[in-house]
Amino acid sequence: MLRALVFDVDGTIAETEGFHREAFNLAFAHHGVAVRWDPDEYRRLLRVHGGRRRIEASFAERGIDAGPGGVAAIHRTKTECYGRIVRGHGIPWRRGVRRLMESALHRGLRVGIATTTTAENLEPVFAPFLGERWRDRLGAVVASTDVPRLKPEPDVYEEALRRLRVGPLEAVAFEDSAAGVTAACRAGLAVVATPSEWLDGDDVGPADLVVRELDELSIDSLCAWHSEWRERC
Ligand code: XBP
Ligand code: MG
Repeated sequence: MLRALVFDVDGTIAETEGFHREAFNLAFAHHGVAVRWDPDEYRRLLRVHGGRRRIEASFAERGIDAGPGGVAAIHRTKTECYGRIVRGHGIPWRRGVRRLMESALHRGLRVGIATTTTAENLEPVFAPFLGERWRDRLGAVVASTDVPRLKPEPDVYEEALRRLRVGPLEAVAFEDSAAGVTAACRAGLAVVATPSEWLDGDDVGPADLVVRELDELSIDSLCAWHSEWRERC
């Protein structure tokens, strides 16, 4: 029986990566680093999950040594910039996400978050849509700092299941990236992929279902699909 929905954040709940890219570039400029990620380079770097690791990968490619603590300082600045950008813009959620989340909660299912973004980035994305007490409405909010390994490792999903107190066969994951789909599959959940603007070419083949937008699903059709998926396990 389906008891929980577990959502990825960036790219799945909202198209946030354009704002992340802007924040990274503002942080590089603030720290006097001669790096500016254009859309094509950022799209390629999105294969690296976790902003700090993404900076490290790019600096290694470019032969840049940020010095001890340099990358961490740049990433802290980036996170501050991202928060200001998102609060200024109010990022719209993707079609159908809020309706599916609210109808799941109304039906007594649990809803969790499993993301490799920094926890501070969640408030300005969630509060405008789920209210100031958005954390109280969710059964689990697992971010990059809560687990030792990021996607495509299954850690964030395993931790979300633990906090939700449900087994993997009782939950559906929603993801936009190949690494996220892999992470959720490795954790044993049923996986629905909704390819996003920045990762549209990503191989989400291992997902159990691929839809363009979540408004193609209702909580009833999702429960029915999950039952069929469960029987095939
Ligand atoms: C997406 C990520 C994050 C963001 C940037 O997370 O990989 O790294 O791109 O945020 P998900 P940070 O799709 O799992 O939500 O700079 O805070 O990492
Ligand atoms: Mg994502």
